[in-house]
Amino acid sequence: MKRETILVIGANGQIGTALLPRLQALYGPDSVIGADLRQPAQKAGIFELLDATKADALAELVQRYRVTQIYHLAAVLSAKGETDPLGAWNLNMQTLLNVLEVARIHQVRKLFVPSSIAAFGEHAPKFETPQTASLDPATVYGISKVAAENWSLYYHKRYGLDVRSLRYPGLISYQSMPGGGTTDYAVAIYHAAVQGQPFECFLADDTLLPMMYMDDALRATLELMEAPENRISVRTSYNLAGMSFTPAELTASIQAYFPDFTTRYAPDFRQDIADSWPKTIDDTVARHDWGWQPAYDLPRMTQEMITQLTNVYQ
Ligand code: NAD
Ligand code: AKB
Repeated sequence: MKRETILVIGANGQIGTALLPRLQALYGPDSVIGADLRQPAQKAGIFELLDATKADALAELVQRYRVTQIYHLAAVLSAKGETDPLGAWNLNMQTLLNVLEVARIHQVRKLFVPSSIAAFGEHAPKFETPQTASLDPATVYGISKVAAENWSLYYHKRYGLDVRSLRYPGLISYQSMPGGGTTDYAVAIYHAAVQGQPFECFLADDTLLPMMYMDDALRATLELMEAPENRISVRTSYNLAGMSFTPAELTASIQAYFPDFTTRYAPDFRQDIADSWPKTIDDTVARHDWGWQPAYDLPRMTQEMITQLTNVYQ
């Protein structure tokens, strides 16, 4: 068991809910502190209420537990961010700067600050988007991710902070519902299918987007965080790829289990966001630097999502 004390901020969200048990298994339940604005649905392990926009409250927690690593997962995601752009910017940037500062001042050894495919925009190639493609995002969420990538690089260069990051694609998991993103349809669709309901999709049937099963995302995160420092050549954020599919392809993969399942397409404002993002991602640098390899394709993910959610709903 490794001697670390890990603080997960935004622990009740889609990633935090799935990540906490993995960290607890790796480092021991007493070495992982979940923190969020609200109480978790099910408390497992140490939990603290925290508003990460409050620098003093964050610093008190870091000192009290002698935190050595922080996973900073609190954020407003792409679709929700467009309903209140300044609110999203303030939340995303204030929490980020508080985390970077508390880590600098209190000698936190390692930080994880996720980015997203939303960092890319109009001028990035849509297919096999390279690591160094231009970053001109169309959403306030994407702008905050590009800013966070650059702040992370700055703190690494100027203060030597060991900040690590992944540009996650849309993440699909059964453990909890996602929190206001453009890729959320790819989780909600499985819930509808397993409950025997038709699905209304807010993206058009042919909207190709990069996606990843949560298991792969967690493994990538932990592999990145465990990699020796000299293997980390990217201090903004690593491109990361799992699979890419359209809503029509996802529907077809579900129909292999539920032949009567149907999806109706009613694109809304999220279509423009999706159209501004890459369709497939080139993650050669992550593969080269720390050996990244995805394990899940669409059929394997669908099988696992349906199995897990069938247990939840029966
Ligand atoms: P989420 O919206 O599901 O969860 C965010 C959590 O942060 C929520 O539980 C919320 O209560 C908490 N939070 C919000 N404001 C807070 C504050 N001031 N103090 C403390 N907690 C606060 O998000 P997620 O999907 O788990 O994403 C986590 C991170 O990963 C985010 O930075 C997100 O941008 C990034 N990401 C996620 C995806 C995805 O598909 N889920 C894809 C790319 C990047
Ligand atoms: C969103 O849709 O906002 C997130 C993301 C890809 O960053 N899932």
